[in-house]
Amino acid sequence: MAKNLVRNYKEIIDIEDRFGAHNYHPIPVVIARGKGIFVWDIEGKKYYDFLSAYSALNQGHCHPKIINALKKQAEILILTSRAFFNDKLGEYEKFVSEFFGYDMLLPMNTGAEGVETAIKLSRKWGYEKKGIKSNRAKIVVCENNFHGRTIGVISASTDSDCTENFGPFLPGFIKIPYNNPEALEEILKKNGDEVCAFLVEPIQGEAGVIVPDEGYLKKTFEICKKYNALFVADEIQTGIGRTGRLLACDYEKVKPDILILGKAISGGVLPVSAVLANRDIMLVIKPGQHGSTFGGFPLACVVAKAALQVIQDENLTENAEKLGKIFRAEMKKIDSSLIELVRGKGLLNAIVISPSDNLEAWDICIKLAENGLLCKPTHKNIIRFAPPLTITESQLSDAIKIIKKVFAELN
Ligand code: IF1
Repeated sequence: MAKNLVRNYKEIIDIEDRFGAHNYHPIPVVIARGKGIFVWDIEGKKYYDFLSAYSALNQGHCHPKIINALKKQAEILILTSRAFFNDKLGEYEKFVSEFFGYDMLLPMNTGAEGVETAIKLSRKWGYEKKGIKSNRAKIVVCENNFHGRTIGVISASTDSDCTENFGPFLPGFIKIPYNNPEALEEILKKNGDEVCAFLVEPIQGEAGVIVPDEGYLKKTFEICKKYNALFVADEIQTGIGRTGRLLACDYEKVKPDILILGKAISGGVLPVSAVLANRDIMLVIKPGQHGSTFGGFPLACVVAKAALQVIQDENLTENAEKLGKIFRAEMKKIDSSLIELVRGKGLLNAIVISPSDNLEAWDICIKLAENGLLCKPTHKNIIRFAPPLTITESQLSDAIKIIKKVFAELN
């Protein structure tokens, strides 16, 4: 009986609609299984996953090496809290710190918590190292950013969907246009002695895969150095090989003072985020001043270590760079009045759809789903394409055929 309780699409969608909060509007596909770059719906229809849970599944669904690590550790020790030491955390912190070239790591769970941690760390550094007057610290952020959903983080948002009727908000954010180093310099010139940090996505994801001009990260990093402000990179979506470098900041040889990672650090297997920094910054937080019940739990440590190992062992970063170039080149070849622009880096790409009265990105995503490829619009006119980095060249060309077919039919 229980097995038959929720059987078909309509029942499943209805039960969510009835008992679940209405904070999402999903593409009407009910996924029941995933393996590698594919998912299957409850009727067994197979789809290319070109969202990868918003770049959390860079290593693909149910990667055997990550799942084995999960299973093995799940039978030994899962959670201790940080009231005690556990035998996995230190080893994990060393591994990740060395992997990304930092002295230290602070473990958290979700991306938004990672960003909150970076905000707290930046402010504390501002007061205790830079000498900002009490309660005056400011963080510069960019318009159209997406850093998560907590009150602290949405206080930095300029998107009314994220903020409307959720106030009052946290003070202390200064919002400037993205991809505009002069705007940062102007603020720091005026307000520099109160600014502790500049928080930025190396590519803006939710905004529509906005790739800044070459040199933007380098220039803003140097401006931060000039005015003694921390350069804080949110690489939650762009990190871990996604853009064709281990970090998107690597393209400009910029090493953020504070690096925030999430999503694919665990291969999407558990909510794991991490804040990395060197000792002079990280050690301003003392025992009792920040933490989380789950942050750094042994199961997460083992899983995330395995997930990063997979990125390295399977050369997924290199694959993302190579296949990303092919993907964009093929998308640019599509002769369709619907396509205004193709942009992206590595396997984080987007097609901008021309404005039209009768067709939105959503409708195209529905057609793609019908043809066996899942992706999600961002805004009304942008489709994001981000398959797992484990995708092969022949699988990619197969997926490209689906996309071409859909655009040909819509023309
Ligand atoms: C949702 C977008 C992606 C992020 C960056 C922090 C976070 C995210 C750069 C917070 C999260 C997710 C959250 C998800 C939608 C999604 C998203 F469309 F909203 F922008 F990926 F593109 N920094 N992004 O992209 O991480 O707390 O969620 O672990 O449904 O809100 P989180």
